[in-house]
Amino acid sequence: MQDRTYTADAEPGDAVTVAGWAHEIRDLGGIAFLIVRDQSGKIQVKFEKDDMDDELVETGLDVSRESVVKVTGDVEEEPRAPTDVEIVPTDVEVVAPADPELPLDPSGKVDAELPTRLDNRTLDVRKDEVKAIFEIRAEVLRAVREAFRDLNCTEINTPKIVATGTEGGTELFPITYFGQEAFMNQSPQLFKQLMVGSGLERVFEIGPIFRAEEHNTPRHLNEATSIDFESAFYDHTEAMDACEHVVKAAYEGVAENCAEELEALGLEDEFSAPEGEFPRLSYQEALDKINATGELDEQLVWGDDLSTEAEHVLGQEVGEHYFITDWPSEIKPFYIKDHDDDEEISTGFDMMHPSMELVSGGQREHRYDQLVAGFEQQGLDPEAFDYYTKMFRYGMPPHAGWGLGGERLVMTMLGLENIREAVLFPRDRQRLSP
Ligand code: AMO
Repeated sequence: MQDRTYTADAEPGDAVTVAGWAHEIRDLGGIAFLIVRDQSGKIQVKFEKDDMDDELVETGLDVSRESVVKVTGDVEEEPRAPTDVEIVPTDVEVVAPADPELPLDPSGKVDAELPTRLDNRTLDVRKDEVKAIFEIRAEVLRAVREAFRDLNCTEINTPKIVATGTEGGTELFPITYFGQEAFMNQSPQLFKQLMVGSGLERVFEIGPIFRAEEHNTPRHLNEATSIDFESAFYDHTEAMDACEHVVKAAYEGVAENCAEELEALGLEDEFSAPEGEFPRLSYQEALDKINATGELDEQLVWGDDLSTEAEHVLGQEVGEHYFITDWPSEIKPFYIKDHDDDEEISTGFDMMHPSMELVSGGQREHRYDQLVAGFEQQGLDPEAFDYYTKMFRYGMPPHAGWGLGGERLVMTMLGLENIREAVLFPRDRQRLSP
């Protein structure tokens, strides 16, 4: 729309046309106000009924809430107005009327349950505190991309329709691909590894991953956004350094560029970027710490995975972002390399927020024979992965990398209770549309 002024840019003395939504109508008798909201903020439009054209007053004040309106008029200073300015209108046009019955109240005065909000996401994101989450999510992705550039990475895009799974057979979504069995990809794992052996060497991808998680939980999605990194000639410790750099950059970007959004979420005082190095605990140290609290019903032993409860106990003990390193080889995937001096212990690591896991990664097995043997040990058919393993015969450098859950990063950063709050249109057991 030509000649449109954002409400935040309207200055006293300007003649403007603003366009947005009818946020609220306040009728005080002789004088009434229409509050117009747009992406930049809100502005008050003043109607002095006795001094103005009846039709103009009627159009401006009879409009239903959340209708799209266009208001032309003069901007005046008004210290009593919420933004210190108001528009005295010469023309009001209802561009797209809204039904008077709204499925949810974007002014937030009436609370709505999460399912109602997700069913009506367009209206839900009209709320400042919801819009703020998605502005912050966009800033996180921007800052992360920039951090990857600092690390000299190349952004790649890999297929989401694939012939094999990588992260365990139970969580696959099968589809038919011209009569052939195919799956939605669980992770760009194998493709990003194939690229470290190409001329690109250090790569990242931000894209969807698909997991057929059986259960609805506040921290699992069936379609999530994975932030993946992989580098040739890196070991697991260098991969952890890169992970820390990227996560800190995301926080710093939000701290620097999202003051208004943090305020809308009431986080302006408590939000801060993590400082100092993230502690690195070995898996054994993690077990010892958890066991020492005595908070779990049973003591954990070598080989146990960490339950949600165990992660929680440990997170409380550590109280900041941290890594768990040196996991037992038996509970890490086939592509993770074992330590050279002890094949019971892997180079796999997780990066944790005190409340949950954010990242998995490790150094990868780049030696062809060991890689193929690893498939067999995990009961996988190496033939099915020939497209992947064969490239390990043509000069595959040592390499390492990780995958970071984008929604979990935003969720933990903002203290959201449910991961669905960080996705516009979440996919879970019950939800396939919108
Ligand atoms: P993993 O399966 O641990 O590792 O996934 C990496 C990170 O992705 C996020 N994540 C999820 N978030 C929401 N809902 C889900 N269902 C979900 N599944 C995973 C988590 C998790 O820590 N290929 C390896 C990574 C690597 O080694 O590079 C992988 O996918 O934050």
